[in-house]
Amino acid sequence: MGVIEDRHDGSGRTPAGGRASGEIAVACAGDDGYAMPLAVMLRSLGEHLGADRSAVAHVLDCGIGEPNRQRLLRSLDGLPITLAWHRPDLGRIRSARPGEQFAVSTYARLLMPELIDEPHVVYLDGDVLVLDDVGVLFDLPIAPFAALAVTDPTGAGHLADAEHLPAALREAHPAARYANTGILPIDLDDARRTGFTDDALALLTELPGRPKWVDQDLICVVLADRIGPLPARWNAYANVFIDIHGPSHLPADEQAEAHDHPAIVHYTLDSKPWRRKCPHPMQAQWFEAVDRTAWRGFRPNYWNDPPDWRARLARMRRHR
Ligand SMILES: [Mn+2]
Repeated sequence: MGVIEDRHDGSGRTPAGGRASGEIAVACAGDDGYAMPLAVMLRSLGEHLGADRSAVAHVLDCGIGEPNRQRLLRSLDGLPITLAWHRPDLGRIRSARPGEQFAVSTYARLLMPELIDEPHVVYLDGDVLVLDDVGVLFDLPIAPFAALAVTDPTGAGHLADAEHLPAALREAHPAARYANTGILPIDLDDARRTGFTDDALALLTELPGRPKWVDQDLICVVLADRIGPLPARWNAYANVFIDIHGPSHLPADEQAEAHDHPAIVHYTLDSKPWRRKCPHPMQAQWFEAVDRTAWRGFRPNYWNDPPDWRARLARMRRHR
């Protein structure tokens, strides 16, 4: 334990010979703007792995420069985590919806089945803090489903009630849940077999307007009826703790369990802990974790989290 191998093999393939016993596979995505949250997520994941566990973390690199790559590696010093870097073909996502300006990196995980040579992975958003052994999550059987996820707090918890989606899509799946895909154990063998990536990109092309919840909309529709349940403590999103995006639609006991014993805290929507106006009661725990990474000492302030008018001005200058 303790030695970090940084697999810069570029092939997107894990070495032949199968995985070491006790090794789990996780996946995440981001660019330079998300390097620090990714470091906190991976650091907290590594610190909470069970005994005899290790992890290979597949990073979908959507533009992480060498300085942040090194900083990310230093942040995992002493932890049994190996990073495997992948370069998703973001042009493929852009060409699914030409002319639209969106953060292509948010769609990158749609390409996971083609990039990551694993039977299954636990995908994790970067805006999370891990407080329990993700090995337990990795070991959960996904079959007979294609993926597992906690029901999303938006809408009434069902795809049919997600009014931001076209009626035809909703009516096609009256019983499907509308899931929060920020924490997503997903069967990649199944995804490859069923053409998940092609279906999701085709849907991105066909959907009128920008998907409101971007990649999550696409995953919920493409995998409709095939997303199995996950206890809410594995994706304790913000409105388990605060009233930020309406009621959670969780059963009261599950909500209480997620609140009292969160395994993964998900700083959803406007509760990002690296923002000055973070309303989340667990911002302090994220600061403690960031202080164990190569970003130690980071706190949001006027300069690293400027007011919106300053960010807008900077954008205008860039486009002049
Ligand atoms: Mn998230």
